[in-house]
Amino acid sequence: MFPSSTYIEKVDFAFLFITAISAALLLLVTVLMIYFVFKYNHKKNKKAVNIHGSVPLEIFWTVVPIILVLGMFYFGWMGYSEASNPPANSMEVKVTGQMWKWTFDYPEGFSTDTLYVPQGVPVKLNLNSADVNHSFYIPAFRIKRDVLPNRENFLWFNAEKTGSFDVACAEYCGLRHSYMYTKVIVLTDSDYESWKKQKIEKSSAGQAI
Ligand SMILES: [Cu+2]
Repeated sequence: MFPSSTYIEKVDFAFLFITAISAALLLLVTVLMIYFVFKYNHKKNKKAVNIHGSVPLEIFWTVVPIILVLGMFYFGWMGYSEASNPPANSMEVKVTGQMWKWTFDYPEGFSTDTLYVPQGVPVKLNLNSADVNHSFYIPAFRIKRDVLPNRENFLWFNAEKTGSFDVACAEYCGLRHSYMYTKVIVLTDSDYESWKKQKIEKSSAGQAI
């Protein structure tokens, strides 16, 4: 049913699907409205005829919108359930948002202010806030979730391409909210392993990371 198996393409498809239906309805209603304004204008003196009780019409404008909204629901639900179910073998990173920076704690015991992840591995981010409401947002991966004090949320993704992608706070959280940016850096497996080794060595030597 979906054009591809990747999450980003599914989200984009759902967005396009809903936008296309909305645009088509807008166009239909606008064109008909303008058409009828001219067709039945006062000067031409053409009188509109009221129709009462047309069963085929009633069925048409009940069934078609139901199919359209069920279609929108289907794509939304499929994306939502995928986003809610991280694979069991996901690598877990604890994310802490605070005014106005992000901290990433790795299972190996070190922490960073930039998120480094291996390519092609599911990563589950456990989202915590040290103070107020924030929102963790990676536009390139089409994922965003509120980061709240006293409640842990999560997000997951599987980065397919190596590279550097923006991470933003998407919930106004005070004066320097707009500076609450960082990056997620996707490395190949071997690059990630050597980066991790370095971090572990540095943190066990007690050096600042
Ligand atoms: Cu914030």
